[in-house]
Order: sequence, then C-alpha cells, then structure tokens
Amino acid sequence: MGLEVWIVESNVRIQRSTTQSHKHPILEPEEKRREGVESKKEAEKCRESKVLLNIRKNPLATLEPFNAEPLRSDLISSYVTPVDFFYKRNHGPIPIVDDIERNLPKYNVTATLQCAGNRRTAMSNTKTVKGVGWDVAALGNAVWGGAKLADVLELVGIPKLTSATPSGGKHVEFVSIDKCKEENGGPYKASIPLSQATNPDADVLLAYEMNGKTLNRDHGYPLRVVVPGIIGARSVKWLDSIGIITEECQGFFMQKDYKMFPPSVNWDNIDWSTRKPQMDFPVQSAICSLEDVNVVKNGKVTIKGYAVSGGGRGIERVDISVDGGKTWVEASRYQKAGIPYVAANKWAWVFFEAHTDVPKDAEIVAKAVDIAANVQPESVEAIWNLRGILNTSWHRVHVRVGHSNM
Ligand SMILES: Nc1nc2c(c(=O)[nH]1)N[C@H]1C(S)=C(S)[C@@H](COP(=O)(O)O)O[C@H]1N2
Ligand SMILES: [Mo]
Repeated sequence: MGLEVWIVESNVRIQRSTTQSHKHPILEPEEKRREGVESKKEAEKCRESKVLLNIRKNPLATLEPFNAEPLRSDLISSYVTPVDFFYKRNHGPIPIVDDIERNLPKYNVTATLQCAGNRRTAMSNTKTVKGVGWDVAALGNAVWGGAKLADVLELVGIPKLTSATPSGGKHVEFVSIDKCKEENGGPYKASIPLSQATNPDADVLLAYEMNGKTLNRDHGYPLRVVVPGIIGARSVKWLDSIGIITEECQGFFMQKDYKMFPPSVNWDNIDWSTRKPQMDFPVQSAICSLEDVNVVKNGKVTIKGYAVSGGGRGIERVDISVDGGKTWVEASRYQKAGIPYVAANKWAWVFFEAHTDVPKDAEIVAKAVDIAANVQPESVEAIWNLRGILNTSWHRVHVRVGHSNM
C-alpha cells in the first residue's frame, strides 16, 4: 500500500511511505499557490459540466474550501454518480499527494456517501443553523475500489474481528495531510471502532479508485478511507496515517462538530462532551425530479428520487403522497434498471419512482422506511439541531398545476 508500519509499545501506527522524492505537499509556498489555482480550475471544470456550485446559492460558501453539490435532476440522472456530479466537501485547501503502490487484494464496493449536513438549508428555514447550506444533493453513490482495511490491519498483526488489542487499542484513527482552520492548521482526522475496522463484512476500504478510475484530488487522491453506512465525515481523504488508539479520536470533527443535539440545545448552553460523535446515518430520501414550485401541465407527474439508510439497513419501502401526507401510494424501487430491488446492495442508495395525478397546488411528499422499520420523521422541527445535521424529515415539494395561458 506504500504504507510503512511501526509498532510502538501499545500503539500501532501505519504511515504513508515518505521515501524517495516525496515532499510534504502543503508545506511548500509554491505548491500552496498552485493548490489554490488547481482547486479553482477544478471548480471551473465542474461549472462547465453543470455541477451547481454551492457558492451560487449560498453566499457563505467559498471556492476554498471547495464545496459543491449537483442539481437535483443531475443527481438522479445516473445510479452510479459520475465523479463530476459527486458532491465535494472540504474543510481546507485540496492538497497534492504522490501516488502509492497497490499490493493487497482489491475490492469494489458500491456505497453511498452522504454528508451529515445534507438538506441543511431546509432545516435553517425553521430556525437558523450553522453550516454549509446544502440542498438535497450532498450525497452520491460510487463504486469505490481499494484494499479492505481489515486486510491492512491483519498485515500488521491485528486479526479479523478484533474489538480490542492486548494493549487496549479499541479505535482506528485516520489522519489526513490537509490543513484545517478548525484544527488550528492541523490535519483533518476521525476514528471508527476497531471492531468495525477489522470486520471484513463492514467493507471499510482504503480506496484509490472511484468508478473504475484513479481517485481524483477532490475526492482524496491518492488514498482515502470509505466507511460505508456512516456519515461522510468519517471517510477521511488524502490519508497520511492510521493509528490504533484506546479512546476515540479527539479531533475537532469528532468532538466539536458532527454530533446530534436535541432542539433545546443552543450556542449558549451547548456542552459538546455530553454527546457521542455521530456515526450511522438514519433513513433518508428526497425527491429529485421536481424543484419547489414547478408548474406541471396536465396534472400528471413523475416523482423520482433516492432513498438510503445507514448501518447497512436496506430500504424496505418508499411512500409518496400528493396531499401533504394524508394519503399515500408506494413507489417502485430499483438499483439496477429492470431488476426489482430486494435489498441487493445494503450500502448503496435505491432510486424510487411513482407516476401519479396531482391535484391543483399539491404538496408532494416522500418518506422512506428501512428494513428495521425506521421511518423518516414527519416534521423538521422535531429534529432541529443547532448544527443542522441529519435533516431526514419528510421531503416536501410544492407543485402547481398550470394552464396553457399561464
Ligand atoms: N481529509 C479530509 N477528509 C474529509 C473531509 C475533509 O475536509 N478533509 N471532509 C469530510 C466530509 S465532512 C465529507 S461529507 C466527505 C466528503 O467527501 P467527498 O468530497 O469525496 O464527497 O469527506 C470527508 N473527509
Ligand atoms: Mo460532511
């Protein structure tokens, strides 16, 4: 993997090889300038390919860090999200890293990565929340290619299905090489439980490919972690080192961010230590074939979108309502065109579709149910939280039935 291994007393550390001409890329002022240019170029490229930059809708977002999501309709134009249409979420400038060797068995895992802040803008409509203002497309579904973390850990003497090492290691920490202001210029980092990391069925990857091609810089080139079924924040990009630690990672994004608080907590009474870092994401769905207040001609609409749940829970059902949730019809679901969905791929989203008549000025609603019978909550108020994460409330779109003279 181009990873070097040290075993230091109780700590196991795996680090990216720093041999040959490797320079730490973001220390060089020249490289740093190039980085800025490169990420702007990437941004331009995305604009050309019609990815809607978040910056256009949200004055708080900037090109650096580069945050972008596609249009709803582009998101569902392909089951496997093309790299250009895959949302980008960064906390610092995008670094440049040398390539690595690849010498462990390669696995391809189709998994949906979702930012915990997906659908945050709608949560802010209830009461302002802090964070990047995403619409419903801060997620994507890719075929990730790479080595299983369980195999890498076995190489350094940690057997499969281990929950604690003899010296008390219980968590696996991923440290990046990027620099984030929230970490006072230090790298982005996160951890997952050792039991998950060493479970081959959890499909945690050290990925170097996305949709059959070498990972690009936006998405973590040369090596990133992909942890299926949990919020995107734990899938660390531009991996520099992996450590086995006793307590979960103490980094900013584990301890001072990406935690789910109740609606009663505000910025004056928040105590970050009272909550665990968010891992699994709950059941989610959104309508992508319609924008708010689309005018439909003849009262017939096609309602299409995605549904996905965390923790490997498949989607049992997607219900659609055209009267704000009074009555429902079940949508069809598919992962592969023409093949009925029977919880085939537990890490990947399903697309849903329903054709229906709509009354005048309809409120169209989607709600998904996962295989554990978890249902999306009806109201956003009930799950409002100050960081605006995990808005999984029923997705509602308003349409009007128009006449030809409108
Ligand atoms: N090194 C590093 N890894 C990171 C981030 C980051 O800023 N730096 N952002 C995280 C967040 S919050 C998300 S949602 C995903 C986004 O992955 P993507 O940009 O490939 O879609 O990467 C995660 N990994
Ligand atoms: Mo995120």
